[in-house]
Amino acid sequence: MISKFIKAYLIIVVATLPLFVSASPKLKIDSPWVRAMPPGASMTAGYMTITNEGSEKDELISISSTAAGSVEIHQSYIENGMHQMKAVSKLEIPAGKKVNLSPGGYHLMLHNIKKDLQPGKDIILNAKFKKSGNKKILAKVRK
Ligand SMILES: [Cu+2]
Repeated sequence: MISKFIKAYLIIVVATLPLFVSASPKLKIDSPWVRAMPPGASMTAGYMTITNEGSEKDELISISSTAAGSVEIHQSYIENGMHQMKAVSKLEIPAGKKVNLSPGGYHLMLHNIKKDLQPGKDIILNAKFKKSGNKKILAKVRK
């Protein structure tokens, strides 16, 4: 027979369990790649799909790479029939949603490329998320 004390304890444990399984983002990164560039090129673009399987939103707040001097988060748009792009300070990854960084949309802009980006090679992207912290991403170089 369970004593009253243990019974009360168990009720408290069960009742507080949801507090420990608190809301949080859970990110999954698929198909990261950067566009291959001819030798001498100074910049290129990077793409990936970020899925948030968690119950809280997250934000991509910065990104860097050992293969580039700097990396910006860019948004493509069309203005007066011209393709334009601008840097954004962060990219929101809503809970339960998928955010595509793809040609013509959001993308990463790698400036001052430090080495030739030939197809088949990998480069490392260090992404920093507001809630999920740092994530190291291995991106394939593709045509
Ligand atoms: Cu761009």
